[in-house]
Amino acid sequence: MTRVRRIELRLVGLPLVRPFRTSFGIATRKECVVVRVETDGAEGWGECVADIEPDFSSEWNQSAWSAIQMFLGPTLLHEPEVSAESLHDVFGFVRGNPMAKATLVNAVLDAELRRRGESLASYLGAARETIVCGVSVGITETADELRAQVDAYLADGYRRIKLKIAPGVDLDRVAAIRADHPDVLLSVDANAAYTLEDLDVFRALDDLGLLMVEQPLHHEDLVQHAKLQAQIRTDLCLDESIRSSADAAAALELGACRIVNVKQGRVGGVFEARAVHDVCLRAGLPVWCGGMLETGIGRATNLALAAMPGFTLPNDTSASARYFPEDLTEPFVLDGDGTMRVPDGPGIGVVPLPERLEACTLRREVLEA
Ligand code: OSB
Ligand code: MG
Repeated sequence: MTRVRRIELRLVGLPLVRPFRTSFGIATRKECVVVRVETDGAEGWGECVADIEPDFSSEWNQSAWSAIQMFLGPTLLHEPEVSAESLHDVFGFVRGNPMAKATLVNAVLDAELRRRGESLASYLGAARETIVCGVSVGITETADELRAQVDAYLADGYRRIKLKIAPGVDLDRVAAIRADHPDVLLSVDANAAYTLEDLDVFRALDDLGLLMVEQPLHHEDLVQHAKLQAQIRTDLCLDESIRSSADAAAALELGACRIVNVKQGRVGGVFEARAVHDVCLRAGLPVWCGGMLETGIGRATNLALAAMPGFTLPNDTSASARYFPEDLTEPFVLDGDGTMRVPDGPGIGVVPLPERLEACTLRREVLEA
């Protein structure tokens, strides 16, 4: 147990190496909330996975900032003693807002672990020291551009290619990549852009030997996904639809998917992410760690999570260079075999580089008890 004395909130902005287009929009820069908490004995860092607009989820940077500044932060500072694990209950009076909650939960846990000198990976029961990395490839202007990007990522060593798809930029694109690379682990992510009316698209994708189809249908749906899964061979994976371990349990019971993309920020932090992992592991479902174009802070958290035993599929934990000309932390690099080392220092094992953090800060506010 510890006392949180001070919370420093920042909005940071970083250019992306290239625009990232999905079925829900196009991102040209990364902007996110980063918090630093000061507890008795240690500091802790947390990165919020919300984005500039409420397009992937209903949360966005301003809503996360306000949730932390108006409700979660003051409550945390008011508690005489907290543990990171107790925050689920402490924050229970705020409905939803898992991304905002995750930011503080992860930061307080980071501080706790730094104080006792234990790495997050070790705390979570890591089963491995290196993580197999895939890469998520945005929708491109042309098919040739996509082929060139995929070639370059495979040359880098990425062990799984995930193609973003949307109605009209799907079958032909995916078939071309499959023709170029018959043996590559290949998946697609629709970010909720289709309906059951599009069954023909998924039937056709069935012939391309995909590892999975990620979140084809509505972002809050389970029932329609179960209907789709019953009619195709390819494994469905849910991302947006899984907001908690209860959602994961419901999805399993309904047969809405056979794989789960675990994003700790989407489900309220690493404790709930661990619970999602546990539900899936018990049911024999493989999971993998998704990404939200995180800076090095969020990436370090994700790598520790991906070290847990149930994370048996390649993860969206790509190198800093895939996202940013310059990261907030020392860059994360891909080793020659397409893996990345899990940080083994105390807590998440990294901190932002002070000059980089200052240079990227767009807005700053300090909350004190
Ligand atoms: O759906 O997995 C997604 C990025 C932002 C929002 C949603 C998604 C993604 C990605 C990129 O696919 C994953 C990464 O961080 O590399
Ligand atoms: Mg996804």
